[in-house]
Amino acid sequence: MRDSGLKTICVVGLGYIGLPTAVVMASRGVLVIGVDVCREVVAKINRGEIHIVEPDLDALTARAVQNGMLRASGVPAAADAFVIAVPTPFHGGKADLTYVHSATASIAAFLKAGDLVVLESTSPPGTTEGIAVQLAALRPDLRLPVPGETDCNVYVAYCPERVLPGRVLVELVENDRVIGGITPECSARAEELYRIFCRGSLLKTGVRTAEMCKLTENSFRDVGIAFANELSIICEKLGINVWELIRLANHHPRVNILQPGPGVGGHCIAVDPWFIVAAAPEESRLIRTAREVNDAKPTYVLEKIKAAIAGARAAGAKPKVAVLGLAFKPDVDDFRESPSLQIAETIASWTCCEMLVSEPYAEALPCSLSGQGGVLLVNNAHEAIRDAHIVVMLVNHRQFGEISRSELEGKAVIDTRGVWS
Ligand code: SAJ
Repeated sequence: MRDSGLKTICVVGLGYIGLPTAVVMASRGVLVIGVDVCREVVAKINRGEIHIVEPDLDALTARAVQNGMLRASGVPAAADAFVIAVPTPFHGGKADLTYVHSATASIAAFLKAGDLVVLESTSPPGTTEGIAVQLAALRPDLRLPVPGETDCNVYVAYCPERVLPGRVLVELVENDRVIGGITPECSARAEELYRIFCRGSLLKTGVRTAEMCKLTENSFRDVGIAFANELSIICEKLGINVWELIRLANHHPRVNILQPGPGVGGHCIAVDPWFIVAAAPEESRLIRTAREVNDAKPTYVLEKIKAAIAGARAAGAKPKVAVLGLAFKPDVDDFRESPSLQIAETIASWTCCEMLVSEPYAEALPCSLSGQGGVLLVNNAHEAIRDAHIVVMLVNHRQFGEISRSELEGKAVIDTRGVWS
């Protein structure tokens, strides 16, 4: 890779995106200071350990720390480039930019002429320009970029992350990236940063287009999943196997239908479309409806579970429900905005049944389930199924692939992922 001239990079926010990004840059011979407000996270990383589950990230982090190329800290330090990768939650109908603003404020004192600041957090259009305005107010001695003007000595750009949890280290390097500078010079500086570790194309554009691009990608996927979820409900009504239907339809060269599930989770696809709806409420009819369709899917699944429980109770038993998976999607340890967890929480509130939860990525029950009577974490999915009257497949983790159909005989099965269909 070409020498970027960027010797030290400060990454603010060491979560699911910031940490892998910091580690990958450190593995390319750049000195990286990783910053996080959580002291345990900082201590853990400095011991060469990680606080998230992501294939191969543990070994790469340990190596980067051992080599002295990655150091975690509670506060930023002087660097040639600053990458901000902090959460942007969506509260009360709008994006909460508190973390972006505090991260921006935290780097202001360390900026010098020639530095680059890149925002990676998912953000509504206009956020990156807001960062430049905030920094200009905090550092009147520096010249921050202004759209349409060329005179600046600190460069600010937006470059959304687009990696898929579970494949982060591969996608960080291989994916194309969209880079939107406040000015073309800002884009060019940011391109040098990403050239350090990206093999994909670096696509330069305006800052607001780059911000909107991230929201568009996730909304596109949300709309696609809503289509699949709606089809699954239609097919159930019409007595058609939706999984077979989609498989067949996808043989058409221009059709690629996604998979139905228990709902859409994670803190990206279930959230980002709302940023667009908030920015243009009247115009975002399809995007809003897709959100509503996906948000309604857990209730639909719960109705089916309720009916199965009623059936088992009619047969005289106090039903035991085996719930397979709580994570927001297969093969990750992330339970944020998980429709499966939401479904399990509702079942736990019912006194008419017991629940056996099997989740390979949970060492203990999540807090929202642990205090509930009649809820048990059963590590071995086969045991949970053996003891249950009703089996609910919520997350098709790789480990559940070993479950054979014969284990399900005589049980009511609600398979939201089409594993056994
Ligand atoms: N899901 C379905 N059916 C499908 C695909 C997904 O029900 O056919 C569900 C999953 O079970 C999960 C949710 O959708 O609950 C989201 O999962 P995902 O794998 O589609 O996406 P994320 O949230 O893990 O990652 C997305 C990715 N965006 C796109 O694919 C457009 C990723 O590239 C982004 O970087 C990430 O959001 C992000 O950080 O924004």
